[in-house]
Amino acid sequence: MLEIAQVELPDILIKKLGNMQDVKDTIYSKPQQVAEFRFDQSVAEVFPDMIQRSVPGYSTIVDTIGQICGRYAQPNTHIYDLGCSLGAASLAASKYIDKDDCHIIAIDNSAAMAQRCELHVQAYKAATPIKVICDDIQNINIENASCVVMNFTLQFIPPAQRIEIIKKIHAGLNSGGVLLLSEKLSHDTEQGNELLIDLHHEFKRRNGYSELEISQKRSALEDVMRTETFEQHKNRLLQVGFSDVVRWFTCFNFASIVAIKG
Ligand code: GEK
Repeated sequence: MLEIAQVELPDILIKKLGNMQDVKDTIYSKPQQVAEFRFDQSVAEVFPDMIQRSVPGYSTIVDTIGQICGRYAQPNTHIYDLGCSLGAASLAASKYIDKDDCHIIAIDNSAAMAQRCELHVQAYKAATPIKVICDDIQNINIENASCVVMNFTLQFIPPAQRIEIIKKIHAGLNSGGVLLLSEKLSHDTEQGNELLIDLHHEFKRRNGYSELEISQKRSALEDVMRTETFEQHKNRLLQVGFSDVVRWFTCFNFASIVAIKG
């Protein structure tokens, strides 16, 4: 395993970030030569607004992930939040976990995200400690885990590499542990898929995104975010050895799953 360093914030950044309020996402509001989507500084700055207006049920999903972590966390274990962004799921987990000696490890390979996440964590002063690490989840060892959260992260990993990550998570989970996986899905018929995409776009329109914003964001994500069907996710989870795959949330083409290691 690579030597990984916990994120540290220079004073000047703490001051700068501390003065900033949540900023509205206007990244794709002007016509532009659309580049591949990246989780850079400009995205990190507007992320809470972006994800809230783009993912149906995001607040419910995050809070329920916290509750499920509260149920499944075992004393003296690790809870991993892979692709943590600003740490929403880690903070929810820390709110609900009441077992002794649990440690939450939040990982993101975007430096902009990890630094802001560290700031959120410091401001929140969680009861269950949260350590923020800036690294690729493919470099991270998963060990002595009772819960692993992947809240809309696996979709950004190239499909051929997903099985190795899921295997690593399964191997690092203790018996009775869970993987909490949320993903944007594709549907296995063209008609059904188009319906779900349309309903999602309508959700975004109703949240104030213009046609231009919706179509430019869609182009930016085209090669970066590869969706799979629920059956593909379920089959992979069962193939690596999870004993039960429970889909607890669905809205349009978004779903959240608990995979239980028996
Ligand atoms: C939330 N979970 O708010 N290694 C580490 N991080 C990665 C990798 C990787 N290989 N690939 C992508 N990321 C969060 C929301 S967002 C989902 C997750 C979205 C990170 C990436 O930098 C970004 O912060 C996050 O995964 C995906 O509960 O924006 O749709």
